[in-house]
Amino acid sequence: MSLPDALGALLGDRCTSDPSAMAGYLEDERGLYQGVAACLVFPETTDEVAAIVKTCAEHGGSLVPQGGNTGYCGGATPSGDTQVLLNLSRLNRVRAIDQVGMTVTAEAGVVLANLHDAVEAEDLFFPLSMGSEGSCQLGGNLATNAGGLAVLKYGMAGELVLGLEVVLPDGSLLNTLKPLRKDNTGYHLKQLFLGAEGTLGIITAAVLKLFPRPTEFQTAWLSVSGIDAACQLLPLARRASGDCVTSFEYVSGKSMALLAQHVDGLKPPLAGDHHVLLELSGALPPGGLRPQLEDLLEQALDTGWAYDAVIAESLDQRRALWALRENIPEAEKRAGRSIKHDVSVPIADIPAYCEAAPHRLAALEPLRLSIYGHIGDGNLHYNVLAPEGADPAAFKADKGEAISRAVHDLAAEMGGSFSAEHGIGQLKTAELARYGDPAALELMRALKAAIDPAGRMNPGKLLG
Ligand code: FAD
Ligand code: 2HG
Ligand code: ZN
Repeated sequence: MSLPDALGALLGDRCTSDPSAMAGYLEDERGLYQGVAACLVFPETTDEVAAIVKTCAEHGGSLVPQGGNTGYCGGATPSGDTQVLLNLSRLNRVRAIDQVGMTVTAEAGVVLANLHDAVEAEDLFFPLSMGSEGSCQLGGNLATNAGGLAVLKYGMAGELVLGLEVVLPDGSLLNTLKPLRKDNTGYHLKQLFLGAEGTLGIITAAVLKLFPRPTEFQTAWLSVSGIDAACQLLPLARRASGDCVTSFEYVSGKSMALLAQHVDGLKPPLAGDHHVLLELSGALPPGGLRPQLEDLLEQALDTGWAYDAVIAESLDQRRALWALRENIPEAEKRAGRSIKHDVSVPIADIPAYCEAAPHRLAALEPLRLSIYGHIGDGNLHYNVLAPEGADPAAFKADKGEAISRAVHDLAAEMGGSFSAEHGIGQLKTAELARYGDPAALELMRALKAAIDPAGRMNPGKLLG
């Protein structure tokens, strides 16, 4: 019996090798990769995932886990006719919410926005948040150790995890699914799977930390004098708000111009070349944070770091400000796609990075920059587009490699990272080999060989 037939016997119509049914799952979010797979399967339970993994091993096949398929590095795109694309969207139950310990136990296929809704219905809060939250899934978030819009306050996805349930490459189950805040009993094995991008096992469920649902959000859009001023503002805002800054996002005037040009109805509330979207939040008595916000905006204006500011006066206005920031990737897509970068450096070095980078790119002009990101985390999306009117594909073919080399080399020279939050997938394996610490790479290969000796889990991803 062939591998698809064996999986069909196990799953019925939740296994398909029909090209038209598979097509939508085989292309990655950015349209960089067109995948190939033996079949596509939709398990509904952890036991089914384990049975699929065992069946695959018996037939010499390999597995590519897939969540919402919103990843930026082609990690969820299969690349061979012995590979099984294992989509987790039907493994999507919220198993338990603990009001006392403030935890949730949820399965890998829960869409992030649905997880938000489920815990908010219980007056609790799960803070991981990003533009793709209507599609991305918990398992994908954990497998990529996703970042997003509230890392400054709450940490990356992995920092929100207390326990994991993982199907290992031999089909056995690793169960650390305990809602324990403290458990120092040997190696912290769950860490291995957070950011492993499906190369060591399939995450089927997790226990996550929850927080009291914020009762107040104070959101402001500031036009600032430069990125250095934006960085100066961060510690001011943290101190003046009693450390209630949840998000601190930078948006360049060029990214705002792209947005205004390509996405109808979205216009920046303030003119200027540099903007900050700042949000304070907390579970406080009503109105508690407004005086702090006003005080810090006054200081920002007095110092000259900010020229002007607007405060969201309603939930709709808050949503409108966030829509400006969250639609920049869409604007870049409509502008003809960009050469994307996801660099990080120490926060204090962001101004030096932004000062030096255009010099590194000077020989590659003409080009357009779209710079924005999570500067509260030292993370910039230093994206580059073809000049207006030029063909984006030809521009990328001609200059893409040299542009990324310049952007990544500078980050590396400054002690930073070429992939702050989007991971490696298949897109950045060569970058990892180039910039990774040799001892770290050797240890990663040793771990991969120990846990997945037959190389069945997401072949070709992360370590290449
Ligand atoms: P997928 O794309 O399906 O998979 C990603 C990787 O995880 C693959 O290697 C896959 O094999 C593996 N995987 C998936 N599920 C599992 C599982 N259960 N077990 C083991 N491995 C698994 N990312 C950020 O970090 N911050 C952002 O702010 C952000 N904003 C975005 C905005 C937009 C508009 C878009 C389109 C993407 C954005 N992303 C962002 C990228 C992406 O949404 C995240 O990487 C997200 O975590 C991927 O989740 P997913 O469910 O779509 O995973
Ligand atoms: C964001 O911060 C995402 O909006 C996407 O990480 C970044 O599209 C990008 O370059
Ligand atoms: Zn981002």
